[in-house]
Amino acid sequence: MADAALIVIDVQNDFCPGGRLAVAGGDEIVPLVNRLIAKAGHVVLTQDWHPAGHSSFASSHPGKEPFSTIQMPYGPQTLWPDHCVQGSEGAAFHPGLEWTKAELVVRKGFRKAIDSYSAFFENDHTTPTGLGGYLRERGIGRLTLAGLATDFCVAYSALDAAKLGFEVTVVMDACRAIDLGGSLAAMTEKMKDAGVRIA
Ligand code: VGL
Ligand code: ZN
Repeated sequence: MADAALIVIDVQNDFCPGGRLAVAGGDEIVPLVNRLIAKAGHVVLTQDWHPAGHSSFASSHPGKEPFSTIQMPYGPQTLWPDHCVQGSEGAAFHPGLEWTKAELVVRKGFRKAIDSYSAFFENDHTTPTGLGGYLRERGIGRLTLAGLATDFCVAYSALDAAKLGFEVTVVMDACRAIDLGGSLAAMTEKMKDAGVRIA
């Protein structure tokens, strides 16, 4: 459909088995994502793209463990293993992802002092990536989301998209979750409350 786009979130090596922040079954979604890409009118990809020493890496905070939470100036931030370092093999798209049709690649998390889960806003929920304006300017109002991880980058993107007034569907079979402390159930509930269609 002319006014609809598929947003493929972070289908990158580091989020797949063998990667540095592997999501269980992350690679299993690739065939289904490829089918969604094949039938989509417009395709946008996101790519988690951190400089070395990024503030979301536990290794940047002496004494802190991955998956713990710290307070940042913009709010609480989960600390992660080093992942998706700019230009690394881990930051590359999964080799099976058929991405050639993509019209735009949105890179995010490239500022050292702030993380960005959402494809629309950084984790201060204020600094835009530009994607909202890009889609609006192109007359795209309906979005289908798939990718990694359901409860972080996919969910934050879906919530922001709904808040911006897009009609949003998340294809759950084409997503996999990190699920930290019940985050998958909590974020699924939040998405439903925000009017996101869970397919
Ligand atoms: C993601 C944690 C850190 C994601 C990115 O793509 O969901 N999660 N960076
Ligand atoms: Zn990241």
